[in-house]
Amino acid sequence: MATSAKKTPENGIAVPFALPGGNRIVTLDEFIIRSEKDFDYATGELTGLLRDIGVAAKIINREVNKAGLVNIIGVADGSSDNASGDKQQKLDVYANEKLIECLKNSGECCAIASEENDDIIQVPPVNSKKSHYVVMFDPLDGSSNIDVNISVGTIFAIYRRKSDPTGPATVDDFLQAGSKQVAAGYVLYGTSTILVYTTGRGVNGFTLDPSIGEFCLSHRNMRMPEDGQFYSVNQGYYSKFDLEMRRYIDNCSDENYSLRYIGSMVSDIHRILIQGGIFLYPSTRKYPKGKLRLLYECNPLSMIVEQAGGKSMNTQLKRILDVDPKELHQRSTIAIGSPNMVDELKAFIERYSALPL
Ligand code: P6P
Repeated sequence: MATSAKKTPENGIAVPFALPGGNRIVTLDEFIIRSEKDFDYATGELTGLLRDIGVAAKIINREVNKAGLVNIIGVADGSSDNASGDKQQKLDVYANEKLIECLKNSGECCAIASEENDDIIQVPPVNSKKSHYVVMFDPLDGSSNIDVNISVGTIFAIYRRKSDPTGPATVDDFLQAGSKQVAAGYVLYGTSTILVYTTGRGVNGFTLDPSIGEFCLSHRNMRMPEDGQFYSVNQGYYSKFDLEMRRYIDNCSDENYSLRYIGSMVSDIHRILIQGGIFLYPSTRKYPKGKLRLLYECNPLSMIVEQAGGKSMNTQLKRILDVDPKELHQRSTIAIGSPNMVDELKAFIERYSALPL
């Protein structure tokens, strides 16, 4: 892919284009469109997809921000379960519907996969446009925190389809290794609402300014600290972790690292992206293959973290982005964050693991 992008001396990450000087507001839309000009093959579809997700995020944000005021908290009517077997929260269902609606309106993708839907969703062509992309997402990760007003997030991944563009999308369009992602990102609905994404040329964050209804560039070229003082794991499962994980967690305590665990992966990963640290979800008795979903949680967040200079592997020491998916909703263990901390965990696993790696 030829590009006119220049690499900055300090980090070697391609900086897509020179930004205007001073503190001029750069909106997400402007940034996406300007970035597109640096991709020779860009057809505007990817630009359209990212803008669709930005619109859906603003709509979801509006409802998340008033969740306590209107009757959309609590378990969805009929207390249906989603593909993960979790009770669907009403805001989960709402967020899922809005993302699907926004993506169907533009027709920039040919199919969708969601944590909330067992099967893929075909997107009919708009104006007989043949789309080359598929989108998958967790519409509202950490939604069990909604009722207690803790941050939740949307996670998304975009791939180029592999199937014949003249026919319907297939599940194989989604069963691609994370390294094939064209773009990945998340929206964190927290003390402020921030959209963070990458198209494989660095990571940038955009904070929603409610006064103008725009996501504005606030975190330019985000870089993961090489080390950190935080580890993020559900300590309640400690006694159920394998020996190597318990030894590493003991080491974190010996090193006087602070334990920070919000129970909302997007929140924990965002903190680590800014402050450094490591997030762990190893295998447990309840989730022997790990709890988190490979395709729409681990892969997109791993692309973001790697693009920012971090590392992400499963507890069998395989790079998450190299895992070949077999099922749409398959789970994975994960250890993700500052490169030196992930390397340190790797050493513990190699030293104490009883299982052949
Ligand atoms: P546990 C939320 O349900 C989630 O998928 C992630 O956002 C979060 O990191 C994890 O599960 C929390 O799981 O088992 O610690 O409650």
